[in-house]
Order: sequence, then structure tokens, then C-alpha cells
Amino acid sequence: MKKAIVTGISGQDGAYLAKILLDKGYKVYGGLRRTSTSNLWRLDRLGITNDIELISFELLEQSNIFKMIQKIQPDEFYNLAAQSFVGVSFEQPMYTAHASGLSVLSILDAIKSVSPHTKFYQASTSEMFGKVHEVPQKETTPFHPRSPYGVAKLYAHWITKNYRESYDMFASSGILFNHESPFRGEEFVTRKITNSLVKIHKGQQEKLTLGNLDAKRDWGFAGDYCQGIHKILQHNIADDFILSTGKTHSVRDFIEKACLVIDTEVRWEGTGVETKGFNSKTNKLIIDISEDFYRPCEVDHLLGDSTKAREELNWTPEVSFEGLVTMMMEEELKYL
Ligand code: NAP
Ligand code: G4F
Repeated sequence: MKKAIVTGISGQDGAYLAKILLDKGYKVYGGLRRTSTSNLWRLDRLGITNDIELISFELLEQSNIFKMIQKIQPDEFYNLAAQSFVGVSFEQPMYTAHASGLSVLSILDAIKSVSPHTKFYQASTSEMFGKVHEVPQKETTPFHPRSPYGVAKLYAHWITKNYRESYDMFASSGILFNHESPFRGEEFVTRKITNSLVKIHKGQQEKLTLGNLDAKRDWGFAGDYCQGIHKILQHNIADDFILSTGKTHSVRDFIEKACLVIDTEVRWEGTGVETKGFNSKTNKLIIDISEDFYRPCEVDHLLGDSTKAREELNWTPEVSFEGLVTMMMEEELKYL
């Protein structure tokens, strides 16, 4: 039985990846940081909470990381834990640098010292491309991060590569473009939109307040991407791979598609922060804009080219943009 440690087990990707590994017969150790209330709802919804051995894991605690790896001697280590919200990284840049960047060095160094057979996966991100130097972005596209989160993740990405090249470790990174699901945290824009639109639809909320509607993202389904994460560590050599759909949509497109699921059409008026969205049937204001949700520096346009993963890993995303939006809306309608 293969042993895998998955950090960030309480997060979106942690849940999907754990399910994939359990279905493949792995013994899964889920790294969980201590909190005063349980946040295992995603694992509960997948019905896998009791199949995972939960272990105490804190990104900033080097000795905890070292002892855990020494004791478990995992075959595979998936590092999904991070301060993952770009917006917060502008408010907490130092914490983000430690949690999403430097902490990866503790993990790599522990693996090198006490469990060198362990294959390591780092959750890298399209946010590292930031102010993009080419469209679409490939593994060879230069990086230009635009947030403290992107900068921290770039350190983690390069230190993973450096340990691979210096110490011949099996250390790979997946450069994943945005991937969403009903398990997405409510502060990220897609889930904020689906959650709020359904609440408005059910009379539980007045309106939805957003930031920049014109940003474009290459949005895929997290379940598909976690299949890709597993494939990256099964490849015959350690390497870096982009996972993306190759299609991009604006925040505004996402809203319009989501509205269709509840038989609503949006009529837009105004531009920039003055933009307002009305329910075209009732004329009720349902969307407005606040500068509070703008970032000091924006990533305007992400579009990934995942040819390498498609050819070398035989990975393809299955859920379309329309399928993703519908899945997220239907899950909100079921649970709200
Ligand atoms: P997520 O839902 O926000 O999950 C993040 C996980 O990290 C949570 O389990 C969280 O625990 C844990 N965590 C945060 N700070 C920690 C700390 N100090 N010590 C230990 N654990 C900590 O993120 P996700 O969407 O699943 O993404 C997984 C990884 O992929 C992240 O590293 C993210 O940066 C990266 N990524 C995501 C995307 C995307 O579009 N989803 C794209 C590219 C890369 P709590 O539940 O206790 O907060
Ligand atoms: O949903 P978001 O917060 O995701 P963002 O910033 O692209 O980051 C996500 O994807 C990265 C991969 O590229 C991951 F590495 C990262 O961990 C995270 O999962 O924002 C998407 C876009 C941005 O341009 C933002 O400015 O939506 C825009 N937006 C407009 N109004 C908003 C809002 N974002 C949020 N969160 N909330 C708003 O009200």
C-alpha cells in the first residue's frame, strides 16, 4: 500500500485529491492545522473523513514537518497547503511569504535529510505569470508575479526546481490555472458569485458586490486538475507541468452564465466602479461594484497552454466552462 501525505487536506484540492488517492488504494495522511472549530465539511461531503489519518501539520513549524516526514516515510508528498488568497496577500505579505513560500524549503529539506525516496509535489500557480509576457502561457513563459502571493509561490517553485537539480530529488511542480468547484472557498470570485446569486434568487440576500469585472481567467474544474496532480507524480521523471483548459472568460462572463441557470438575465449599466447589474425582468439592482474588492496590482488575462501535460501525461480536462458554472450553481441550489 502506497503512503501519501496531503497537506491542505481541509481545502478544495485536498478533498478531491484525497478521494482520488483513496480510490487508488493509497493510505492517505491528511495534514491539518489546529483550529478551534472543525472545517472538514468537504471531506464529510465526499464521505471520506474516516478513511484519512489526520495528522497535525503547520506550514510554519519546521520541527513538526521534520518529525512527521521522518515518522511516516511517505512514498508521495503533495504540498497543497498555503495562504492561497491573492487579495489577503496584500494585507499579510510577510505571513504569506512564510506560509506560501519559505515553508516549502522546510519540507524539501526534511525529505532530503530523512526520507529521500519520497516524491514531492508543489502546488505552483498561474499567478506567477502575473503581468503576462505571452499569450497563452506555457512552461517556458517568463514569470512576472503581481502579488505577494505570486512572489511567494515563485520562491516555492524555484526552490523545488533547485532541490531537484541539486540533490537529484523527485520534486515536481504543477503550474495550475484557476480551478473551481462547489468546494471552492466563498471568498474566491466564482464561489462568491454562485453563492450570492442563489441567495438573491431565494430572497436571502439583497445584492452582490464585486471588484474588477473585466479580469479574465482560464477556469477549469478542480476534480479534473487533481487527477492531473496525481499524474505529475506518476511520470517517469520529475518535471514542471501546466494544467489549464486553454479557454479564458471574464468575471462578467461567469456572472452571465451563472444567471442563466436561475433563468435570470443581467442588464448592465455604467462602466468601471460605476457599473451596475440589474435583473432585466424585475429591474432590481443585483450587482454593484466597490473599490474594496480591487487589488493594488491586477492580473488581467490568464490563458494556459497545457500541451505538455496533454502529450506527456495523457491529461485532459473533462468539464467545460459551462459545465463548471452549472455544477456550482446546482450545488448551491441544493444546499442553500
Ligand atoms: P484552499 O481551498 O484555500 O486550501 C488551502 C489549504 O491550506 C487549507 O486546507 C488550509 O487550511 C491550509 N493552510 C493554510 N495555511 C496553513 C498553515 N499555515 N499551515 C497548514 N495548513 C495551512 O486552496 P486550494 O484551492 O485547495 O488550492 C490548493 C493549493 O493549490 C494551494 O497551495 C493554492 O495556493 C494552490 N493553487 C490553487 C489554485 C486554484 O485555482 N484553486 C491554482 C493554482 C494553485 P485551513 O482550512 O485551516 O485554512
Ligand atoms: O477568484 P480570485 O480571488 O482568484 P485569483 O486571484 O485568480 O487566485 C486564484 O487563482 C490562482 C491561480 O491563478 C491561485 F493561485 C490562487 O490560489 C487562487 O486560487 O479572483 C479572480 C479575479 C481577480 O482578477 C479579481 O480581481 O476576480 C477578480 N474579482 C472581482 N471581484 C474578485 C472580486 N475576486 C474576489 N476574490 N472577490 C471579488 O469580489
